[in-house]
Amino acid sequence: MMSRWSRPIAAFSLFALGLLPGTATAAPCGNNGSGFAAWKAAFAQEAARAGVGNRGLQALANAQYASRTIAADRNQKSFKYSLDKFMQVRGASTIVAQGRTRKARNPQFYNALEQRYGVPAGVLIAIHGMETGFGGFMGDSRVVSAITTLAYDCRRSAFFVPHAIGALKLVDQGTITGDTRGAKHGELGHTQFLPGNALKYGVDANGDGRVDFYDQADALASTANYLRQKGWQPGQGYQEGQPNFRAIREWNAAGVYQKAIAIMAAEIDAGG
Ligand SMILES: [Ca+2]
Repeated sequence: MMSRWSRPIAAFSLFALGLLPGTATAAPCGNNGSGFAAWKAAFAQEAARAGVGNRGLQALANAQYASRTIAADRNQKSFKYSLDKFMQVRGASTIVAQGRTRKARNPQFYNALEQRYGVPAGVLIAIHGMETGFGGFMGDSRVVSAITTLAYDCRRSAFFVPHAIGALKLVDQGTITGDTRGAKHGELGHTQFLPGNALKYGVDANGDGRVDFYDQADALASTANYLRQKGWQPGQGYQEGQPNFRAIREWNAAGVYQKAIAIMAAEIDAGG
């Protein structure tokens, strides 16, 4: 899932400022790579206190400052488009056409997800198509390096720190390794979960005993689970102004993205 324009999270507390006895000062953010090594050393202590184990801490130690991630973060354009332009640029008509084919080819799979989580096929398929072209391109940035770089970077450190902790815990669990690739903001797999959300909402749907965001069944079930946990009401509408649009808003904070998903989903669910 993408993370653009997410609401800022207030991180002001005596604990964070290191003003309470016995607490360490938070690792200092930076605006270029020069302070990353020092930040990693300080952040390792925060991570350990948050419950990250040896494998996660080793992945943190090996993380590299992700210049491409920062370049991408400083240059986000597409959400400034109008809805029509956004849908055109993102290939909405192609996603709808391919999405209808995917739904028709595998109805039992999507029916099972709707029965379990209440989220209709069109919504999951629209998200899948929008995020990665149905798994066609899931990114080539190292997830741990990308997400720790964003946690270090001053611009949105408070937002990304929990996701960095989440990524390190995913390493501990064996869900990812320090070498796992994702999108430039550390998003994972078919539907681009940020690591903290992956940790919290991940589901093993194919029954192999592990959550794998690079497996379509696991990724789409996790996406449905996320929407359900964010208040999706089975059988209710999901267009703007209807009850389930709120859950789509939780998935991505950009208004044009939310509207595009709702429109494409309805077209997919209406069939061809
Ligand atoms: Ca699995």
